[in-house]
Amino acid sequence: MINLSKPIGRLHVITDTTTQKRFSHTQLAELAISGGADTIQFRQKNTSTRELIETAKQLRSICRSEDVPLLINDRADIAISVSANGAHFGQDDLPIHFARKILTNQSIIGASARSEDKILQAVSEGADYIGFGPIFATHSKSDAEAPKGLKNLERMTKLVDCPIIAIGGITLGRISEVLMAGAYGVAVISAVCQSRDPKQATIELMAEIEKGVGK
Ligand code: TZP
Ligand code: MG
Repeated sequence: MINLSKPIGRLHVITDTTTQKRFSHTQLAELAISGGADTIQFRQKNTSTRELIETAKQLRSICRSEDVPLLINDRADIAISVSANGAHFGQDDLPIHFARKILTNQSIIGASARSEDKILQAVSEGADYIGFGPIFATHSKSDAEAPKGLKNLERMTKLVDCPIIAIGGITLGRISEVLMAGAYGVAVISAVCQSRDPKQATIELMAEIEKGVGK
């Protein structure tokens, strides 16, 4: 049984401006929120800290006005600077126990973990949710590992009480099987950012998630 003390979203839309150039981070956040996304994650590699701060500030104001949590990928300093709701860390980023030391107790801390050991470790260090994947093949992450598949996802969801957010190649047609495997929610890039109509894509993804979790 998953026990939540923080607002962990079911549909994390990761804003991305490398796999597409039509929309900015802020446009994507606005479209995704208007379509019902309940978490926005700002993810931008290889950019100056000043530039990241500027975009993060704008995203913070968009998310705050709609009461949607904003998470910052990789960067606790930026999350703190703009008073984001939390941050998401990969295996090469700030270890979760350090993140827990510097972010507030209310902050949402997400951890990417790709094995049982790493999941157990992240949870014991204080992660509020685990990002597990890639579940399916993805073109949105250049260094993505081989797909883990639904069987592994199911195994991981049985391992911990912590919500597991499935990521990697998640499309509308795959939501129901991912939720059936025990995922608490999903994180997507291309299903929203590369969609012709990101707002409509988000509406459809959220409707499918609500159907899957029996809302
Ligand atoms: N981490 C694991 S897979 C992935 C990340 C950031 C990319 C997800 O993108 P998409 O387009 O939803 O497969
Ligand atoms: Mg990272």
